[in-house]
Amino acid sequence: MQRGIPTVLTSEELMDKAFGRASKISKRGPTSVDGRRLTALARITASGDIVTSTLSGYVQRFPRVDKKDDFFPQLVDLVIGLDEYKKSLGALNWAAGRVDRLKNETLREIRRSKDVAYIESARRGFYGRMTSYLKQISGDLLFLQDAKNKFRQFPTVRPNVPTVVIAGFPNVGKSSLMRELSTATPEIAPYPFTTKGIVIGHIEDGWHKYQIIDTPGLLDRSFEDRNDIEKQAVLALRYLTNVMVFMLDPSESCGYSMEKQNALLKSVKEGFAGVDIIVVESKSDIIKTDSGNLHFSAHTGENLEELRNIILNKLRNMAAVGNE
Ligand SMILES: Nc1nc2c(ncn2[C@@H]2O[C@H](COP(=O)(O)OP(=O)(O)OP(=O)(O)O)[C@@H](O)[C@H]2O)c(=O)[nH]1
Ligand SMILES: [Mg+2]
Repeated sequence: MQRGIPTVLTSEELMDKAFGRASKISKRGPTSVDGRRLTALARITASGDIVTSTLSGYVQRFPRVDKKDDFFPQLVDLVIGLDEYKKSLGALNWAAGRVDRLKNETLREIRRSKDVAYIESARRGFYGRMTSYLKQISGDLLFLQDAKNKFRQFPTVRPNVPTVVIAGFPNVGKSSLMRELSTATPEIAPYPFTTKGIVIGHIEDGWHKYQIIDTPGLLDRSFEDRNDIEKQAVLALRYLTNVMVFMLDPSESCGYSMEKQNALLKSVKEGFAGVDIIVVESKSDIIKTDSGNLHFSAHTGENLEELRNIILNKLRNMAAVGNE
């Protein structure tokens, strides 16, 4: 989604580009007045078209964000600011429309004129007013160039592919399970709220490919321990998550007591209300409990196939319900 966003020129750079290109144009006509008129027409057309096509190109190539209650818009809102983002794109659209109209009006005036002084003043007037439109959107252009850089930190997840997210304290065995279930080596993609990135793998049932995601640093701490931005970052994930595997490590070799782990589970349940959460217990080669939760071991492979099938069944149902 962040591919193909162009570098956004500043208003000065855009003016230099437009006027620079225009100033190279020179036309001849049957008379000197005709030559002047043709040159003015061509320069106005060229500079106006460069500005409008550049601005409309930005508007088209920046990601569209319409509805707010989804993963991508939530991230845009958090990292970039949704209202400001929409406002800036709207301002570019506005300026492109204004410049295009001004261009057509000026061309019409000049075509009718035989007065060299009038032609020159109309052209200068066009340059001046176009410059003023561009100055009015200079803040929006800077904002969008900054947004372009921020889009680079967005993970390349596919929001419409059914997704299972793995949660649990550090060291409970999340990465080990990811490795066992993923069909290829999981990829680490940037995520604006954790230096560790999010880990994206795929899990397949022979027909379909689903996403399996580990979020180091995001779902391994209680909700209450987070600042507002982190809370929102976690909630953005909520939109991506169809199924969650919450992992408890009853051996406590991860360094967290079961009491702490259960408290985290409770907090995550609250944050992910409505999400189907599969609670599992890892490291069954060390210890098994009689809690009734599915236990498995990434080391011996105990119950790994069972867990894979439970996950796949749920994801398949999601795909059927969500018709995505
Ligand atoms: N005995 C045993 N150890 C395991 C098992 N799975 C993982 N471990 C060990 O537990 C430790 C943590 O495993 P990871 O898979 O890295 O845990 P994690 O939850 O991804 O940890 P973070 O990335 O730090 O959040 C490692 O030393 C693993 O070897 C298992 O099934 N049995
Ligand atoms: Mg890990």
